Amino acid sequence: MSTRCYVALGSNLQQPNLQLDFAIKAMSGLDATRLISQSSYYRSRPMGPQDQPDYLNAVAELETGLEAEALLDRLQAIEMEQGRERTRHWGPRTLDLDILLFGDEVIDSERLKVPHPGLFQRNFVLYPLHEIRPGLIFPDGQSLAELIENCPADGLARMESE
Ligand code: ROI
Repeated sequence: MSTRCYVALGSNLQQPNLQLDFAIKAMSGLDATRLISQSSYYRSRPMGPQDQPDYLNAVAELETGLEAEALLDRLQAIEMEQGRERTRHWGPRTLDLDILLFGDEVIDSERLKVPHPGLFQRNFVLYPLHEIRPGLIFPDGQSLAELIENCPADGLARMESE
């Protein structure tokens, strides 16, 4: 059985565009997993402390035969490969990979909360998601289109792909 899932990518250190390129490639190469689509990259102002560089954000759509926690393990391994450090809460980061949605599953474990709790308010997640899956409906029945209407794109800029 395979599951359609969505992963948020974020970086604001060490050449964020290369970090995102690396992450997309690494996720495409995961076992039992295939990249279905990816959004453009978006430059966004930092949420949290403002004394850090702007972020580059994107969303990837995957089809995977892995269980959610196994996918989480693989994503954390990719983050670690990129030398991810967490120096302070909501501080800058080399590479962040968050599972936003995993099929229609609702997960509330110690390690993993799906849908990702930050998803619904963050324009740097909602807009890239909307770019690749405008008709998306969340497990609780909310529509992405409706959330977008109430979420200003302030501070968000879609990058032209090369
Ligand atoms: N802010 C933006 N714009 N993009 C992110 O990916 C991001 N990630 C984070 C915090 C520190 C909350 N701020 C962010 O983890």
